Order: sequence, then structure tokens, then C-alpha cells
Amino acid sequence: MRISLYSRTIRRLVLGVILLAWSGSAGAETGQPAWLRYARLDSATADRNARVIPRSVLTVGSSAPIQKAGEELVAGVRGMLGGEPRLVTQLPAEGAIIAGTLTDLRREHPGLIPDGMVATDGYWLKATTVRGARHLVIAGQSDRGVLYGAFTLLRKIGVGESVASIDQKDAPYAPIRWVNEWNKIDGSIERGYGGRSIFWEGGHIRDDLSRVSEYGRLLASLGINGISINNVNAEPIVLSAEFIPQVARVADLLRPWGVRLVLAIDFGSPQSLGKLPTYDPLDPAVIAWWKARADDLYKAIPDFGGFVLKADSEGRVGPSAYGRTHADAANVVARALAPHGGVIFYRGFVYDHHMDWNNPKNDRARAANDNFRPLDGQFDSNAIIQIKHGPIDFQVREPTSPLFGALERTNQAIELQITQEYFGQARHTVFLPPMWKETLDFDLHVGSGGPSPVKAIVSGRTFHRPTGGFVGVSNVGLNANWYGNHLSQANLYGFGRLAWNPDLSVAQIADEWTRLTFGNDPLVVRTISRIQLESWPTYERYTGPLGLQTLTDIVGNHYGVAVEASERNGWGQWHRADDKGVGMDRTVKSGTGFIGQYAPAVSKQYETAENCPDDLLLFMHHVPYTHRLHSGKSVIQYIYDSHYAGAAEVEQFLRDWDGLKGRVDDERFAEVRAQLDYQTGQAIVWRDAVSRWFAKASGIADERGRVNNYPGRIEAEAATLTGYVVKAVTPWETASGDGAVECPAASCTAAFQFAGPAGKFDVTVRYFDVNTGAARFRVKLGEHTVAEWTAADRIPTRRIDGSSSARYVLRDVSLASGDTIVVEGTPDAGETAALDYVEIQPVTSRKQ
Ligand code: GCW
Repeated sequence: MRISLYSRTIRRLVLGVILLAWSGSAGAETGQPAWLRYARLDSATADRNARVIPRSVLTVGSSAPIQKAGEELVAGVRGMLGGEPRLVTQLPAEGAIIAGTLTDLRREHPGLIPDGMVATDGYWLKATTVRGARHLVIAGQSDRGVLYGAFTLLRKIGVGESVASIDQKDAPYAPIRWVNEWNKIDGSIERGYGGRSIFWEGGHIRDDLSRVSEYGRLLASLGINGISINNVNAEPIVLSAEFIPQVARVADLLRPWGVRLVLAIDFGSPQSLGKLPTYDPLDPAVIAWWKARADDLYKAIPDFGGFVLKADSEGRVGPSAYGRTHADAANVVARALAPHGGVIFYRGFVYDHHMDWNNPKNDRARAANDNFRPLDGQFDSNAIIQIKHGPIDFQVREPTSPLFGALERTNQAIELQITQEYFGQARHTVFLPPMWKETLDFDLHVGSGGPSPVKAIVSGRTFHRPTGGFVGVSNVGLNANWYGNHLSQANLYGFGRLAWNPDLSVAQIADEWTRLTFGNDPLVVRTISRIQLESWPTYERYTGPLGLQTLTDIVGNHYGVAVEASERNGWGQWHRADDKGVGMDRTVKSGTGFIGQYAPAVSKQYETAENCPDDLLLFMHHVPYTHRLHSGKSVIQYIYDSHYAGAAEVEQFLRDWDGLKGRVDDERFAEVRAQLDYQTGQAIVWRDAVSRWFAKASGIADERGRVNNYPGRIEAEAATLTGYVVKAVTPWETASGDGAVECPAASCTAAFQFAGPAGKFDVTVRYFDVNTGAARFRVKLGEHTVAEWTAADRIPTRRIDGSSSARYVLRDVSLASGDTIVVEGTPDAGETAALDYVEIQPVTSRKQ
């Protein structure tokens, strides 16, 4: 017993040493430290600062954020520049990095920092020489400000910006810079793609909260100062007494990072949890119940941030049950929080999801404005209306929500979605800051005089509101890289940077993120930044151009292509494509009147098709397929061209990424490569599905002859099938030809005969990978097995459709005329080894 225990310990130690050595090698990075890797800088970058950064770090003040600032400075300088930085307790003669609040620094070290103010939660970074010693001073307006200043200094070192003579003051643009996490207490995440919850498991807060601290650190590095940790489709039980100590543990871990905790609440809780006969917001017992809940929470969590509330939306209960208004609902909660300094985020995402689609005047886009505009001025001063950036729901292209311009006497926050629900669910790379930035900079022409971009409105500037700002729906998970895709981390980074300063350019954000996350190699920086910056327009081109919105399965997984899923149901994401034309008529003149919700200066841009920007044309207008865009191209031809262009661009991302081999650590190189390769294949599915659908609907052929004409493609339905049976696919456009083939037996084969002249080819096998099982495939050429794989991907569907459509590419296959490629499928656990087609392309047509 003893011996075996001993040998087990030795084995573990040896394993530990191996793992340690391995994790230190250039070959393995998990992405977990994200942009805070503090990896050793290349000498050119390091040289910009190496000599001017003191290696002693002196913190003034003992609060947890200031201690964290000190630890980060030591770890960051050691990691990036080397040497032996250390925390000191006295100002050393050779100079130091000195971090503390402005007040403490002035008191403890007079003369170090000149007169001057710093705005709330801001900092002052200043290089100064006192009695011959060079110091770098980080003076925060608050403890948080010190931490933000420390992270900023480290970022500058990381990107190679000289700080030798820095003298910079900075402060956040708005007080609210929060994230929401749509986590359920069972540990799953609604619209989360990076694994299970870092907060919850099995109906309670997790025992191991180590990822929460790490996340707090990432948030603090961006200046994010609040987080809600449970889904807005809230479970009432989170407010019960037994949960308070649990959520207090989370708050304790986030506090050192300056991040306040928030909970999402269910408006019916006074009844369902409190056992009151009602949840009427005007009922005295209900008022008292909310007050008691807030009082209890603040006893355990003195810096508790407040609540988020989704009411009267998508089946959630709300004030309408009692004929009360959203203001009544928000205020009952706001008044419970007010004595403690808390705020309520009341979501503006209110609409009827049972709308009559036959009525051409009905329009979901109108809903937020119709619901909230009449209530302007009725919300308490600690209530904030949290408004999604567009009037529908995080679609690939939406106009700015008109509600931002409509609430002059109400606090607002913009809700941006970091998690890529309608953006390929982290299986596609889509860098969202360029899209957000368009909204933030969009001038709604409201207020008295001067421009009124959304960023100025939500921050409270335009209408002189006491609070407001930015909320990002983040939904990180336990996956080592947080989101399920390394490149998706840039969305959190970009959200945080824009929430801090919405005037930053997206090019700067992409550049910074890439340098910090992948290093300063110029080719790496150029390539990754370019992929990121082009990724949203590219995604738009193949998933929903011209304001069509994301043409996905909106009643299902919101992932794969399904052009008509939006139609003939009450959810109101209609594009109204038929055989004559396409688009929603939202004009005042003949449509739903949505455009009239904007100020005249804006509505006149949208009201006529002539003035309307092309990228929103079909959001605002119903036009014939032959309608000419500003470019002169017809709508239908644009739809075709854009899908082909988008798919080709993704393929180019993959080629560009391949150029980084050896310049990025092997692990992340391979993982991103696999992601981009998959995305390349999916973009082709989108391209073919959407263009075939519109070709059929419009009856107008592609001028360039590509749609419905796929050289080298052999449909599985046309192959010689043994065991396989032909199956119609729904929706029809998501499978090539007339459908797919499925294997109802233990195993089946499909033989594809090659008829062209001999040569070298790339052979693509297009198959379906659903999430029930792990079917196996084998490809044989003559007697030789040339490929074998298992379809075990975590695609979000059980069905054979656009979501599950996958591909396997065999490169450089020598074929002679008459050769037969046999694909053998072995089903598993309900996965039928389904096939769509085989496509044989000469290697010479491969783009380099
Ligand atoms: O986009 C929709 C999502 C829902 C989400 C809802 C919301 C949390 O599909 O999953 O619910 O928005 O924002 O409330």
C-alpha cells in the first residue's frame, strides 16, 4: 500500500515536471491567459522600454485592487522584460514604479506628482525624476483607477509603446461598463460556446471558482467594473437565503479586481419564491419583499451592484400581468436598491413573439420604441434601460435602435453581444467591434445642438443623465480559451476597450489585441489584424447582405443557414422574400412606419430606397429582385456575388493563417487553423444554400453562371449506393442537389465515378455531422483506404441540415478516368453517416 502510494506520488511528480516543461515550450499555449500572457517580448519591442522601466515596484495603500496592481506589475515586467522585478516597501534610490491613489501618493510622497485632477476611476501615468531617481508613477483617482493604470502601463510595454517620458491622464468614458453572463444554475449557458459555466454547476455555485478570479483579472484589465452571473431568463431561486452566501463567494473573488456583482431577477419572484399571492409592483407586500431581498443581499455583499430584469419578454412575466407599466416594474426594484446605492438594469428587449405575420403593418423592430418612449421620464434615477444595439436582435446588420434617441429623461445603457449567437457561435471568426463602432458613432440627431452619437447618449452626455454606459453579453465558459475560439477573445477585448473609450479606432484595438495575444512579429500582427477587421463584412456577405439579417434558423439553433426560418411565424424577423421581391417595407409612406421612429434627419436617409444605404436596403424596403443598387448592380446579382465573395474571403483567411506556421505557437496555430478550415467549408454551405434559394424564388439566373452549376461535384443521390437511401433534407437548400443519402444499416457505401482526364485533384467529401453520435467514414480508391475519420464534432444540431453539413478534404489525389471513389459510412447512435456530395477539383485550380 505504502509502496504503491509512494510510486504513484513519484509518477505524479514526474508527470508534473514533464507537464511543466511542456507548458513552458513555445509549442503549447492554451489561450487561457488571453491578452495577459506577459510573454517575453522580442528584443526590438522590449528595447523600447527595457531601460526605462524600474525593476522595483512600490505600492502605496493596502486595498486589494492596489495589491493586485503591484502583483501584476511585478509579473508583467518579469514576463515581458525579464530581470528580477520585486515589490519594495521603501522608495529605492534607483527609482521605482510607484502605484497608489492620487490622494495617498500626495500625502506619502509629496512632490512626486504635480497638482492636477483625474476623473472618476481614471489614472495618471507619469514618468518623473526626483532627486536624480527616475520613477514611473501610476496615480489612480480611486483604488480601481490604480489597477487600471497598472494594466495600461503593462499594455503599453506589451505593444512596444515607449513610456520613457509618459505623462498621460485617462478615465473611462462612462460609469457603466458591465458584462452579463447568461448562465443557468445547472451550469449550462444560454448562447454560450466556450463550455460550461465558470460560476455554476448542479444547481449551485461551483466549488472551484479559480476561473472566476482569472476572469475578474481579464475584466479589470479592460476597466470593466460589473458583472451579472446568471441568465436574464432568471431562476427565482437565486434570491433565496441559501444562495446569498454562495453568490457572496463570487463577489469576494471579483472585488479585488474592482468588479461588482449583479444578479438577474425574475419579476414573478415575490410570488413564486416569496409565496405572496401577487407580484403586482404596486402591492405593498411586494414592495416590502423586494426591499427585504435587497437588504439581505447588501448585508452579505456591501458593494453589490444591483439587478438585471427581463420582463414581459419572450415568455417572461412582467408588469403587464397587472396592467402596470415597465416604469412601475423598474421602480419597485430600483427603490429597494436605492438606499444601498444599487442600480437596476431594465431590459428594453420587449416585443410580442406571437405577432400576426399576415399583417404587413406589424413590425417587431418597432417594439422597443413603442413600449418605452411613452414612459420617458417615469423611471427612477437608479434605473437604467438596457437597449440592444439594433431594433431586432443582434443580427448581422441592423440599423441603430431608435430607442436611444427617444429617451431623453431616462438613463440608458447599450447592450452589445460579445458571445457570437448569430455570428457563427465561435465556430466562425467574426470580430464584432467594427459593427459596434458603427452604432456607437451613429448620429441620431437628437438633443439640442451638436452631434448626438449613440456613445454620447448612452454615457449620459447628450441628455445630461447621471449614469449610463455599456453592457456586453459575454458568456465565457470553462473552455481553456474562454469562448471556444482563440480569435473570439478579441470581442471581449474590443468590448472592454470601447466601453472605456468608444473613440478608439477598431484598427488600434485589433492591433493591440493581436500583439498582446500573439506577439509583435509584424507578419503575425498584420495577418491576424486583417483577418479580424475583415471578418464581420465577410460574414455579412455570406450570411445576410443588404440588411436581410442573418438568414439562419431563427426558430432553432440560430446557427446554420435556413433562409425561410424567419417567415410565417410570430417571431417577426421577416424578410418577406417571395417570387417577386424581397425586404421589409418599414417606410412611413407605405410600410410599418418604423422609419418614423427616427428624427427627421435620420428618417430621410431611410425613407426612400434611393437615399437608403445599400447595406440596409432590405431592412427598410421591399423591392423587386431587379432593383438597382447604388452600384448599378441588381439586388439578385448582388446576393449571388456577395455570397461567392464572402466564401472566397474565408478561404483567403485560411491561406493567410497558413502563412503564420512557426510564428505562432503550435497549439493555437493548429486550433485556429482547424476553426478557419471548418469556417471555409461552412461558408460554402451558406453560399450555395442562399444563392440556390434566391435563384429558385426569383427565377433569375446568376449572370456569372455559378449558381446551380458546380463543376466536379457528384451528388450522393447520383452515386452507386449500397445500403444508402436517398433522403430529402429540410430546408431543401441546405443540401446540394435533391437531398442527401442516409445509411439505415450497420454500414453502407456510395461509389462516385470520376469521368474526367487523369491528374491530381482535391477531393471534398461533403457529409453531415450531427451531435447524437460519432459515425465513421472511410474513403477507398481501388483497394486502398485513402482517408478515414470520425464525425464527432459538437455541431449544434441533431438534424441533417446546414448546421451539420461538414466536409473532409483529401489533397493531391491522383485520379484516372473511370476511377471510383468509394465512401463507406458506419452510423453511430442515431448519426446516419449521411452524405451530400463528392467534389473533385484539379489541384491546379487551387488558389495559392
Ligand atoms: O437573442 C435572444 C436569444 C435568447 C435571449 C434573448 C434575450 C437570454 O436568442 O437566448 O435570452 O435574446 O436577449 O433576452
